Formats: sequence, C-alpha cells, structure tokens
Amino acid sequence: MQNLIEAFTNILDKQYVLDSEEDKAPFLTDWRKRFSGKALAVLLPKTTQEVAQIVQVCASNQLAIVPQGGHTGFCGGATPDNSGKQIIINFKRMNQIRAIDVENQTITLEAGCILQTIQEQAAAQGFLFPLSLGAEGSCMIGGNLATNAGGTNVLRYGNTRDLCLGLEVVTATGEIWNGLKGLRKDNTGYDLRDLFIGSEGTLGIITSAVMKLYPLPISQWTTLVACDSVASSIALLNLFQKRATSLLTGFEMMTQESLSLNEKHFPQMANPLQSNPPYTILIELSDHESEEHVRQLLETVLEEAFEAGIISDAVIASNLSQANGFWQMREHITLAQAAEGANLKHDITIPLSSLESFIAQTDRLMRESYPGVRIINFGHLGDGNLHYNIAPPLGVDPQTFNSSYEKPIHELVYSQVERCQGSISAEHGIGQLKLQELRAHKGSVAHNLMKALKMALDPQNILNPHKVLSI
Ligand code: FAD
Ligand code: 2HG
Ligand code: ZN
Repeated sequence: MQNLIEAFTNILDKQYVLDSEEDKAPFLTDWRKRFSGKALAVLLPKTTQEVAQIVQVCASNQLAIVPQGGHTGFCGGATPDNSGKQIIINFKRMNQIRAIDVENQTITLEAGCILQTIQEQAAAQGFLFPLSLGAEGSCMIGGNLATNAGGTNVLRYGNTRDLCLGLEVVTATGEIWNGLKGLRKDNTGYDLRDLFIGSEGTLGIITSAVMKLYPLPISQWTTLVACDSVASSIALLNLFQKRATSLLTGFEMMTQESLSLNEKHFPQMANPLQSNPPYTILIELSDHESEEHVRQLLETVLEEAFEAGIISDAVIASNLSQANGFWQMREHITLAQAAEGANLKHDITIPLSSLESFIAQTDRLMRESYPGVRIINFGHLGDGNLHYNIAPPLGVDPQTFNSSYEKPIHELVYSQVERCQGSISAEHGIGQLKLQELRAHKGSVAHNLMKALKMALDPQNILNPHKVLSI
C-alpha cells in the first residue's frame, strides 16, 4: 500500500494525495448520507495528464477507481465501497474554463467546473448555459455529464447529453481520447461521446468537455398556477406547448402534500396561491423579444386556460426576486424531505399520455398498502419526469419504516412504471442504488449489451466497479 501512495506522490504533490482518515472523511459519504465507504486514498489531480498517469498506476495494480465530482448524486455512484482498496479521483482542482468560442457558441470546460460558475461565466459573455438544477452550486460538469443530468430546462434545451458536443476522456488503460471538436455534425462511425455520457464513470473518466451555449434571453416571466387534477395539468402543458412553443422553458409540478412539507420546514416558502390547490404548476416563459411581448402571451394563454376550466387560480411574479422565490419554493422540496428524514426516492419518467393513470393507480395502491404514508410527488412535468417520493407516516421512524418497506414500495412503484412503459431512472442514474432494478427492468438483451460494452472498454473492471452493473 505504501508503494502505491508513493507512486501517486510521484505524480501529484504530496498535499494532493490524501491518505489520512481525517483528510479522506469529507469524500466518503454521499449528499443523502445514504452511502458511506472507505478509500485507500483521495487524489486531487490538476491536469488530464496527471489523471492518465494515475489510471496507468491503477491499471498496473488492478486498483479500482471511483471518479468524483461534487458528490451530489442521488444513487451512490461517487461513493467507494467498504473494502478500503479503492481510490477516489476528485475533480475539484480541474476547474478551468479552457475556452469560450463566441462564433461557434461553445464553451470548453474541465470536468471540475462548478455548474453555477459555468452559468455565470457564460452570462458574463452574453450567453445562456441552460443546464440548471438544485445542486448547481456544488455539482460539477464532469458529474453532470457522467449522470446525464436533467433539471429544469430540459423541455426546451434537452438533457446534459443534448448540450454536449465533444469530450476528452481518460480510458481504463490510461490513454487520453481527445474528442474535443465543437462540431454539430460528425458521423465518423460509432458515437464515443454518447457512450461515455451517462455511464457514471464506469467506461471512462471525463476530463474535459465542449458544451453548447445559447443567446441569453432578455425577457422572462414566471407564474404559479392552480390545477385541480393531473388531467388539467397535462391539458395546461399541451396548451402552453401549442401557444408558446419554444418560449416555454419551464413546466414544473408540485402536489399539495409536497408544498405542505416545504412549509413545515421552511415557513418562508409558503405557497403564494391562497387556494392551496391539489397541483401547483410553475411555468416559465423566456424570449429574446420585449418583456411586454412575453407578458402578453402569458396572460393570453392563462386567460384561455381559465375559460376552458383548466386552471382555477394564478399568480404572475411581478419581478425577478418574486420569480426566484417561486423557483426556490420548487427546489426546497428536496431539502424539506431531507430535513424530515430519510425517504424513498423514485425518479421516473412516464409517457404523458399514461401519467394520469399512473398517478391514480399508484396513489391508490400505495395508500391501501401503506396507510398513512406521505406521497411527496413533484417534478419536471414538462418532461413526464416525476419525483414520486415516499415519506413514512407521521410519527414513524424513517429508518425503521425503510428497512421494512423499502423493497416492496420500490416494487409497487416500478411495476406501475413498467405497466405504463416508463423508465425507472429519468435523470439521477443507477449508481449502486438501482442495480437490481436496472437488471429487472432494462430487458436482458439491453443488459447484456451493456455488459459487453463494459468488458470491452474496461476488461479489468477497475472503473467504478459495482456501479450501474453489478460486476
Ligand atoms: P457526483 O455525485 O460526484 O458523481 C455522480 C456520478 O458521476 C458518479 O458515478 C461518479 O463516479 C461519476 N463522475 C463524476 N465525475 C466524473 C468524471 N469526471 N468522469 C467520469 N465519471 C464521473 N439531478 C438531476 O438530474 N436533476 C435535478 O434536478 C437534480 N437536482 C438536485 C438537487 C439537489 C438538491 C441535489 C443534492 C442533487 C440533485 N440532482 C439532480 C442530482 C445531482 O446533482 C446530479 O446527478 C449531478 O449531475 C451530479 O453531479 P456531481 O458533480 O455532484 O457528481
Ligand atoms: C429535483 O428535481 C431533483 O428537484 C431532486 O431532481 C428530486 O429530491 C428529489 O427526489
Ligand atoms: Zn429532478
């Protein structure tokens, strides 16, 4: 072991090879405090060449590597196992913006760039970097790419995958693949970039990426709307898609129960809609035309929705700070759930045409089978992506509840997802949390193809083993 630490200190300055228990501790537990592990060392490289050299040492010694960004992932992908034999490569020192190409409308980033910093730097040059999620103050672009993160702008700009034009990757043998061309068309055989995106560090280590930029919108209007049912929420979405088309940049759903939990832990986050409806919808329109143009469009569509009986109440943010308050309310649900205690997350996608049936049936079965459970259902309705989370009945200890009911509750939800031809992971990935579910729901042909890819790219199984696939 000492030899290995020495080998790493030949690559990195000693201060960037963390091997004391105290120094390693902050890197060993995930954001939800659900997964904890041990590591031989935590390495903090500064350059792609250093990453490649580290991987070469690991490959020669069959040492497993866990790549780590902001460690905000929900599936334990960036947490090592308990063997104490894995090494973590954390990317916080690889945080340079290598280039902003104004004509090509691209930004070239190192894996450790914090998402919020990227948004701010892009805005300073008049560009929008549209990836946006609650963890943006700490998650890193390498982690976003490795999980193919979604967030709140997907319905207009797509997932992280859709925003990426090129990658630089260190392979399992420690070679560097430079795929950093910022091209919008490139049909030169297999798409290696798309293979690494969403692979959660199991096929290669992302060190840099070329990402798309967009013109910064000059006007934005945000509204909260009351809907009485899932059907009317979807009718409202369809109406906005038809009338506002590409101006529709956000369409988020929050149930009454989700917002009550929010208010319990963050009283300042009370729903501005006095009617406290079953479904509160947050809608954002953005454009490059005048404020008046967008505001008028928003009012016209809301009026039409009132007249059609789709909505019963609405409040339009009168300024940026109020609009931010609406978004804060939406993003605090995760924090309210964390404050309440451990919960069972289901990050799922359902085709919009089956969403009403999914919610009706799953709610009914859940309440019948587990009386008193709290269904904290919210999410990116515009993408058909629900966070159908389950909290224990009031007064019941979450750990005790979860240890008894986690498996059957997951089975209940995922069997309904299967019935509706949805996905058991919309945007958070698989990590070590959903290994069994992936095997059960991906289909054996797809699962075997995934295994074949893993064996071909990482035959020694040193890249994040036992994540995504149980090998
Ligand atoms: P980590 O958690 O460090 O790693 C995630 C995975 O990527 C691991 O498997 C890790 O091994 C791998 N990895 C990390 N860096 C690299 C690299 N350079 N090369 C190869 N593999 C790598 N997610 C969403 O999709 N949408 C949301 O709306 C959303 N909201 C969130 C809100 C909150 C409050 C929190 C805490 C999390 C949220 N997440 C959301 C989940 C999480 O933020 C995302 O999954 C994010 O993309 C993870 O980035 P990270 O840098 O923290 O990655
Ligand atoms: C969000 O959309 C995140 O806010 C977190 O994806 C979801 O807490 C969750 O389950
Ligand atoms: Zn989400």
